Amino acid sequence: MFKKILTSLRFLGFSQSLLTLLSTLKRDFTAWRYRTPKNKEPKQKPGPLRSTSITSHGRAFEFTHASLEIHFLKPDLVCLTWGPGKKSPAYAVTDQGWPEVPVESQQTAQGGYALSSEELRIIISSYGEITFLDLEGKTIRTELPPRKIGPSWEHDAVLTEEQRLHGLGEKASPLNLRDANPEGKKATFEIRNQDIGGHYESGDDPLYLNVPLYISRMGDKGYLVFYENPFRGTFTFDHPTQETPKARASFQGGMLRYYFTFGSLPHLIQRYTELTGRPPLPPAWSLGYHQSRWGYKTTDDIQDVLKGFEEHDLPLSAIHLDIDYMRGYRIFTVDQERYPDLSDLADQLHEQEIHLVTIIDPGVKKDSEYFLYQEGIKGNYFCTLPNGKPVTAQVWPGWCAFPDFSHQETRAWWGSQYKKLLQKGVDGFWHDMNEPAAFTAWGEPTLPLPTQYRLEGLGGDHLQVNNLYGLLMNKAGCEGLTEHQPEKRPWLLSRSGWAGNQRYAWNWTGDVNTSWETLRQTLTIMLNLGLSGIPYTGSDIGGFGGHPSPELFTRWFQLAAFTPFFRGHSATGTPRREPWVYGEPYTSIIRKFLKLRYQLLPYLYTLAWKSHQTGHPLMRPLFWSYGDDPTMADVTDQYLLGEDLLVVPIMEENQTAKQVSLPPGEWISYWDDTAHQGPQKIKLDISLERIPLFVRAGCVLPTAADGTLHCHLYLPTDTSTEPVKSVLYQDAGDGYGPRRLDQFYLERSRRGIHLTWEEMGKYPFPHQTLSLHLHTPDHFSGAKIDGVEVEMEENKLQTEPFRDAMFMFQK
Ligand code: MIG
Repeated sequence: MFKKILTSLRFLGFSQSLLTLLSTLKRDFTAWRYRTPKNKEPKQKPGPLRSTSITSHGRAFEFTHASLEIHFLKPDLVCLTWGPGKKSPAYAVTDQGWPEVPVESQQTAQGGYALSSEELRIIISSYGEITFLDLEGKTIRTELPPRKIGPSWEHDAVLTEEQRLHGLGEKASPLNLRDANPEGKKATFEIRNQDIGGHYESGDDPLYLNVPLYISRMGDKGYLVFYENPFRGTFTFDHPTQETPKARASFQGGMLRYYFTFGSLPHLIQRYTELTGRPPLPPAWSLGYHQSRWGYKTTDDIQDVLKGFEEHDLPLSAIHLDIDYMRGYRIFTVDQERYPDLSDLADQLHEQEIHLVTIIDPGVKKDSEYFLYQEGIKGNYFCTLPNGKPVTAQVWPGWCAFPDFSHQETRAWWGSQYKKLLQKGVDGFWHDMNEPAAFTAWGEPTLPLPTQYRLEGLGGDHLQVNNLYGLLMNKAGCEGLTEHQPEKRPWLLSRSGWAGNQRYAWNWTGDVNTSWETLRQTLTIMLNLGLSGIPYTGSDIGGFGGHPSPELFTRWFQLAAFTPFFRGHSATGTPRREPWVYGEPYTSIIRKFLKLRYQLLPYLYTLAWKSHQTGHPLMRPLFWSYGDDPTMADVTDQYLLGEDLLVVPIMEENQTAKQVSLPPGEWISYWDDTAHQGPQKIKLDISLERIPLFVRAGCVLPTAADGTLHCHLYLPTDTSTEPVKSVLYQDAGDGYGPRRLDQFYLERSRRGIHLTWEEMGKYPFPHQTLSLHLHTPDHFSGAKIDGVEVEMEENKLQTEPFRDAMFMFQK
């Protein structure tokens, strides 16, 4: 609490801190005034099975104290719903109209039932214990009968020693969530979106974005359970050393509805995102570098920053305006003194292919002269207290009211506000404080629990809607942008969210502390988000509120260059840290990684397209692809960017050597083409200039530089392999026009290297020439493009598009 008050004084100043105190007292008074009696009901199990009936997709069961419905969506994807409980709208799950799945249902000798699809068998005991088995009869998961305690649910599943657990969204824990408690005790995580305040560290929980799903993994296979329950919840995972270890999920209300699927990690995320939606293809510019800072107060500040990028020869794709651009922090307004002509600034940026992003907070200043507040009151768009009056709390603008995003009309109203900024040339929006956050001196930094929401007519309080607030604000924004700028792809960045957030917005990992420890933690958070269905994430380079040493900043930058969202950001009052601030040698190193990022854009854009097809994260732990190799099972300090790049960030101070775990296959150093055979651990010398980076042999890595497409052929030394396929996705970079997919097949024979190229789609090939680079120690006597002999220059050649290329080895 002391830490909180000190940070609050630092950022808010004295009078705002007093108001914060008042706001906190008000919240406590509200909570007390509308308190509900403490739940003293005993724990209740379902009891014996009373009756059961066949349904179109499975079977329904009536137990003495609970009901259960089992509904197959796919042969390997099933929805289980225990009731009774309060309903929530299906915000996370997209409406699919799943086709009927043949399910066989039989009574067991013990009076329970067995339901079998083509892939999965579920045994329900007459007391509500549930076992999931594969068709060979192997148990995948066993659940104990759930327990209801008043409105809450408690649900236990048996764990074995080997199971590793991932997921839950943004968790500042080890990648295996079971390891979160080093003393071999339970690891407990809350599902409660909050602005933790100050700057978070490893172990702080919960943070801004939680997703009630976990993956249980053994090797490269496992299962995924997604609890479609927005109420606040807690997950507890027993340490492998505990006796009869269990995974417990509990929720403070609602029905106990969850989805189960099983298989390889890519399959689990594919199924989960089939259910909750895939990320749309982002506009291409969003994959470039973004510059932000809380403290660019005026147009002149922005001009200085732009000059810096130009003078230092640093590429830039977007500028973010933090809260200072608004008139007194009033959302959807622009301060006329600080930014007298935002359109003009946007035009100037657009001429240089730089995009403009502005921050949007949900809190609407309580000001009877302010149009947004007036409209909100008139339209009844704000969340209320049980007495019908709008809830107010302190945030940046002072007393604020909060839009009730769980109401379609509010979303449409809010979504239409973006028009004003779109017309001024703003390209993207940054949703902050949408946990929702409120300034408080103690207790939960959010709205009071009795806050009332419409919840599409169902009605609910903050216990039920807290976790949905960010998701629904993003839904409102995304739908608004789609409606008011239909020719462009919406781009939103959000701090909070819930299951399904990938459909609407990107994420960044919030106000992380500046330290080596949090740099390491940040990598884990991002990987875990990917395993929670949230593929687009990134962090404030160098941490949010501190003063990173030049080395820490450089190392953080080098990692960020290989994360989906690549943005420099820092808190007000901290020393400046634009990419040139640290001087040489740092600026040159940073420039090199910035440019490398831009070179890799064709590869990254293709990954974005793949993620749109599959829901797969761009950043993946090694066990995502190589989990059947036991040496890969617990590697968490390096990762795969797509299938073809292995990134080894340096996250220790003064590191001079690094042990790298190479996955099975052949891996070629991006820097000097040295090839290594995996699986193998190798020790590499480390300098500040680089981080180890490897390319998977057998791939065609597309890069771009100086208007030319460069195809890098990383050749396997093994001749026995089948042709290996690589793809390249291209389109206009925004909008919904034609696209193309180029497929490259790379094959090595005794005579040489063979590359065939197949194209699909209507978008014309956007490059005049392309350059082929062969990364191999082999020497070539010559090459033939579509049968015609061409000259090669040191394993390189320039060509027009072709169908077939052959490179002959020197005899
Ligand atoms: O109370 O808008 O995480 O990125 O710079 C702090 C000011 C509010 C928190 C965000 C941070 C942003 C800051 N915001």
